[in-house]
Amino acid sequence: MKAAPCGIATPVRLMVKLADGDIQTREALDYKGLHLFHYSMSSCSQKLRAYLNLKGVAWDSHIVDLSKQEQNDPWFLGINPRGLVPVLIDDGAVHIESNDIIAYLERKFPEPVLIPADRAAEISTLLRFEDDLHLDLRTLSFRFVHGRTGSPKSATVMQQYRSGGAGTVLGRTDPEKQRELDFYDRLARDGISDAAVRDAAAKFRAAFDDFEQGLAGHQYLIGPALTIVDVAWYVYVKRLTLAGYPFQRLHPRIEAWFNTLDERPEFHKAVETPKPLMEKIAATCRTQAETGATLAQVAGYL
Ligand SMILES: N[C@@H](CCC(=O)N[C@@H](CS)C(=O)NCC(=O)O)C(=O)O
Repeated sequence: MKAAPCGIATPVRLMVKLADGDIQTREALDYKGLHLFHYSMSSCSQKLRAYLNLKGVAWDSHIVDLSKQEQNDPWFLGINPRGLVPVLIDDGAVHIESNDIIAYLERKFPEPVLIPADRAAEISTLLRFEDDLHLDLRTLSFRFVHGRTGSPKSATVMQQYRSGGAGTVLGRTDPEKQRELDFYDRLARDGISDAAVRDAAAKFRAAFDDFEQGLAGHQYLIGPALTIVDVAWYVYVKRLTLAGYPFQRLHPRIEAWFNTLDERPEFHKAVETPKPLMEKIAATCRTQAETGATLAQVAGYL
């Protein structure tokens, strides 16, 4: 096991191609070709779209509108019992978990190489580390991008989520669904506290400090060539920039690395923010600045 940035050791996980009994929406089994279930502002979907853009692979699009909680509709829970996007269906085989989907696609579409064989184990650890930060990203995103302090899921949606879908992944009761339910129960109860913001922001700062050092010696995050690690963290930097994370001041090399990637359509097209949402984000930023409650202020990045 190798240590990820910040010294966090993470185990390698199973690939997640769903078992037949996990899938209740049976029509999905008849889909031919590559189908992606995704959403514009889902960071994991953004990572997968950027990856597919870089590979030049075509796919059929199915939007799951997270702002309407469509991910918790029985139909979608019948496809992904976790109620999360992205999902890839390849000729009726249902794949969940963005990093597992990418590992699967890398074998199917090896060019251009984004997971070099000689660094595959290290990259797997780094992707696990990135995935482990996902709920921290969600915490910062909810509060500083969407200006939300409570849960977006009503009691009815939560009940639908709790009772919907097979509740299993690979035939076994799924602990990840319970983790999601716990996240939203906690959010409904406690909201997003300043302490939760500081905790999440500190994890990102430590990771960015490590990457900043690495970028002094090479062009991309883990070496001289672009890899999936760049794609994954490009998306995180994009989201945290929207949240007001002060990259320019704290991590100037990351800011420059991001700007270089962002010039490429394969990247920026994957993370486009719809205009009405941009206006809403700007208004949230203004209000938070007026009340001294920006991400930088709450996290103590002053
Ligand atoms: N580990 C999962 C995380 C997926 C995930 O959390 N997706 C988010 C969007 S980025 C989602 O669907 N959220 C729906 C919700 O929170 O209800 C992956 O990498 O695919």
